[in-house]
Amino acid sequence: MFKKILIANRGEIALRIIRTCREMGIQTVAIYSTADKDSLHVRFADEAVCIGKAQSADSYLNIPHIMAAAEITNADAIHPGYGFLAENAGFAEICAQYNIKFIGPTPEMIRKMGDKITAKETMIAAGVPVIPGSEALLESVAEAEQLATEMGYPVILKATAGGGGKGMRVVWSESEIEKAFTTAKAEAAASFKNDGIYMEKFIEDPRHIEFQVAGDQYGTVCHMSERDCSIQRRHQKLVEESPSPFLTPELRQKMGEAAIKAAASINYESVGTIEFLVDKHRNFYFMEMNTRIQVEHGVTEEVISFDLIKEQIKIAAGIPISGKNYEPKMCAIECRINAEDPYNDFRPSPGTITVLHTPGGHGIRVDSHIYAGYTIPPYYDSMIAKVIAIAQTREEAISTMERALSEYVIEGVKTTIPFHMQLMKNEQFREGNFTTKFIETFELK
Ligand code: MV4
Repeated sequence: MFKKILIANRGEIALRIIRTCREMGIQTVAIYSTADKDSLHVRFADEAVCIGKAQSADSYLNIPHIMAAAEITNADAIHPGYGFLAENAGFAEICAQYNIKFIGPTPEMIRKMGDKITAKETMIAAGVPVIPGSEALLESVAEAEQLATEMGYPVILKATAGGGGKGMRVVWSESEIEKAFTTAKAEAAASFKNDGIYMEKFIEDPRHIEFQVAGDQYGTVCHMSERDCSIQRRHQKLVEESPSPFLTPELRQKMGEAAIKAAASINYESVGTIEFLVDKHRNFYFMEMNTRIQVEHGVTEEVISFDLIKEQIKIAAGIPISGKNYEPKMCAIECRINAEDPYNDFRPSPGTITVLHTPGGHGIRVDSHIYAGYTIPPYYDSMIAKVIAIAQTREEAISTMERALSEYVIEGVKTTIPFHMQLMKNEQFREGNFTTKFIETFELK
């Protein structure tokens, strides 16, 4: 087992990783930017190294500085968390060169799944259902036009280097396709330095349902059931839950098998997520694979009673997994609390937290790095806490969440708590009747 892990991240996920390391008897090294000198991850870690200025490019994305911190502290592994360098194949490669274990998949796996058309080709070869469309990059407007005519409109153009919603264009009719193709390509080139574009049939009003998977270094793969992440705003998830109110046991079985097939096809090593789009007829299609631990991993941990960070560390250390799949035993719902003003287009609201009361009690887990007197810096993601409600039924989990949100006091900054309070009371939400379009039509009062 590793003796010392450097956590190449900040905020709640850095704390989350430090906590598991402590339970495993592993020493921890925090890295931090000048803006984060008073952060809890710095205080909770055994050692801490300041690696640069506030801007991410100078600190949490600065690979030479991070490697220097790992060298001087003699860390034998690096946990990247999520965001920042978590899906940077070059960083995973450099860790290997330094003989420091990157706690995640190999650079080849990250690269393969990071290029969306390569990921799709891999899934087609593995027999995993994918969204109908071009099975390679589009070479010309003429090709795009012909394919769209064959498939029928609407179609969607996606950047192969994209993912998470960046650089997409929905095309509703032939008259729009030339412009959409040109602008999507230019946007992809500017954002990703890769102008590769592919096409898919546009699935209207889908659900986003993802499966947690794990694979070890010996080719064993399992799934840990699903999370429903359909409640999103501008490609940012707001609420995640497990089990999905939309899945039947039969569909869970089928999608779980497909998720295992997907991960096994690349001999996936580490924990990861297979994202599916599910249409109204309950057809499901592979969309993307995330080769990292995700923000919403706690939802799965609570429904199957399992530490995913511990599993990820054990896999990286070469310990085999059992290979059994997991079914949800509980219902869990997570609300992401952001320092944003939900009444003002979710505008970021950094600043100092003057008063704080955190909810607790039966069925509540709060993962957060905030404290009274903490100043939320403006440089990073605005998520400041995740509240997870756990109960035997979805109804009870919603009631527990409402109770917890009503206890939560955060003064000094605006938060998304009022948004979540109203969402929990929404009839459609309570019935489990929602798709990725739900938030567009949801009006905050
Ligand atoms: C789609 C789609 C409909 N049809 N692809 C958004 C994020 C990126 N990973 C892919 N996305 C979508 N791809 C086809 N062929 C709809 C979306 C989409 C979406 C997906 C999941 C969750 C929220 C979403 C919001 C808007 C669009």
